[in-house]
Amino acid sequence: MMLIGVNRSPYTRRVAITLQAYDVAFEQRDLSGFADRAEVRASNPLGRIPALVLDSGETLIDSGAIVDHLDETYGGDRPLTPAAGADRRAVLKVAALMMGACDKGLQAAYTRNHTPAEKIHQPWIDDCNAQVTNALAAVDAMIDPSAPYLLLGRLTQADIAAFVAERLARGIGLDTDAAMPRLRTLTRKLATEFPFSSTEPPAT
Ligand SMILES: N[C@@H](CCC(=O)N[C@@H](CS)C(=O)NCC(=O)O)C(=O)O
Repeated sequence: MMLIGVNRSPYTRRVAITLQAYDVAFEQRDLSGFADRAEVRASNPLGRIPALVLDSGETLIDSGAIVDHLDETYGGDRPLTPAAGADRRAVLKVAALMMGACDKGLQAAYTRNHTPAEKIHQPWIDDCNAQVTNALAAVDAMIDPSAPYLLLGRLTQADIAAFVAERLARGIGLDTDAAMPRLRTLTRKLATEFPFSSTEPPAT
C-alpha cells in the first residue's frame, strides 16, 4: 500500500495516523500538491493529496473516503469511526467540523500565497480564520478534561481530525494554548502516542 502525500498536509496526516493506529504496513511518497503537480495528478486527476494506492492497484482519493475504507477494512468491531448510531454521528460531526476547519484555514493560506498582493481581500481571510476559530472552540467545549480522549473514552477519528486541525491552526498563527486550552492539552497528549509521534512531519 502506498500513501501519496506529505504529512505537512492535515489530510494526508489524518490518513497516515489512521494507518499507524490500525498497524497497517504502508510506504509513503512525500509529494506535495503544489511542488509535485504532475506526479500528484498522475495518482489523482484532481491534483490533491492524499491518495492511497491499494495493493490491488486501485487508488483511493480524499481523506474522508480513505479513512472510511480503512475503518471498514481494519476496524474490526472497534473501528475508529463507530459503525452506526449516535456514537457514529458524534464522531462524524467532530470530524466534519475539524476537516472543515482545515479547509477554511487552507483557503485563507492559499489566498495569501497564490494571490497577487493587490488582489488580496483581507476580510475574506479574516472570515476564514474566524470559521477555523469557531469550529475549534466548539470542539474545545466538548472536551471533558478528565477523559482520555475526545469521545467514547477511546481513540476515534474525532481525535485524529481534531489533532490535525489544531496543528494546522497553530501553523497559521492561532494561539490554541490560549483560545482552546482543553483541545491543546488533548493534542499534547496525543502527540506522545505512536500513531501521532511517528507521523510528525520534519521541521521546515
Ligand atoms: N477534501 C480533501 C482535501 C485535500 C486537499 O485539499 N489537499 C491539499 C493539500 S493540504 C492539496 O493537495 N492541495 C492542492 C490543490 O488543491 O491544488 C481531502 O480530505 O483529502
